Amino acid sequence: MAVKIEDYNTNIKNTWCPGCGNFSIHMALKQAFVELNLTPSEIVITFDIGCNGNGVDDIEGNRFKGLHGRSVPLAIGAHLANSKMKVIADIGDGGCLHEGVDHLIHAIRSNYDITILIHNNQNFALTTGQATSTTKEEKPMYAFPDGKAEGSINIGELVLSLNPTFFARGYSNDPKQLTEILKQGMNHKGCSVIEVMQICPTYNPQSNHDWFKERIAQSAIKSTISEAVATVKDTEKIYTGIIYQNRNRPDFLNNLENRKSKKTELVDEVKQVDIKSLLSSFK
Ligand SMILES: Cc1ncc(C[n+]2csc(CCOP(=O)(O)OP(=O)(O)O)c2C)c(N)n1
Ligand SMILES: [Mg+2]
Repeated sequence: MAVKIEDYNTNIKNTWCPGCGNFSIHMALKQAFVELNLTPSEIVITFDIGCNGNGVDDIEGNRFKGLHGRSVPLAIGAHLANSKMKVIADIGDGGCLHEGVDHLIHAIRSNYDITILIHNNQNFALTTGQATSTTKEEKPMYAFPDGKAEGSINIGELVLSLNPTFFARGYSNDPKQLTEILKQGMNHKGCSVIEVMQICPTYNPQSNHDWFKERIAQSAIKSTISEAVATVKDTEKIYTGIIYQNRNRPDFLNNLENRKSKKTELVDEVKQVDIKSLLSSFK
């Protein structure tokens, strides 16, 4: 039977602000699952702490909400246990670039076959709008009324510096394009990183739809990392679309010699082992 959007809807009312970009990001995610004909039992989404993480209640499927900054290692664990599952790590710009930035770096370097979906609303929203490394430098924020004292990180530039196999950028007010990006990201065999420029009407009202409309532009896919870097660093335009993809580098499990001939998943191989004789050998 064909999968329907209703299969992914829940009856729990979440607490996102009216106009929050998370609504359309989730709509696009559900739509992508439907168009890929994936049932809720075939997917795993690991959630972070933050407004993005409160989406755990808004969608059906295998879900796990962990500590702040840790949705990526949870996703890696789920993928390694059962690589037949479609695994998505859902995370905010704060969790991904601050508390959990090490995990982002190693997931890309290892090329695990997971999708990392970064909700970039340019602030720590759940804790009432502190500056993150994607907040514009001159922007007044809670605790930094004169603008932040630190420098910034461009997510695309960081990802592209790590020889990734997939980087795309979407915009929360364009769920149709985001659905397409998510489908391609989930079908990519390797670590797909998707940054979503997310509207945050409460703590980032200056970057509203009118502000984005003047800047958002569609990028064609780039064939080299250096062209892709120039695209994500553009200071006038915010380019969206699949910006870089390399299909030639094998993903982690297909590059791991001792798993190549296995027909089973690690989760099938877990069993109870009697360690009494092993322990007695230490006496
Ligand atoms: C280790 C740790 N550090 C800090 C916090 C406090 N905290 C909870 S939510 C949050 C903000 C999350 O920001 P982001 O990841 O960008 O998600 P958003 O709320 O913007 O969607 C912070 C700092 C925490 N729960 N755990
Ligand atoms: Mg955020």
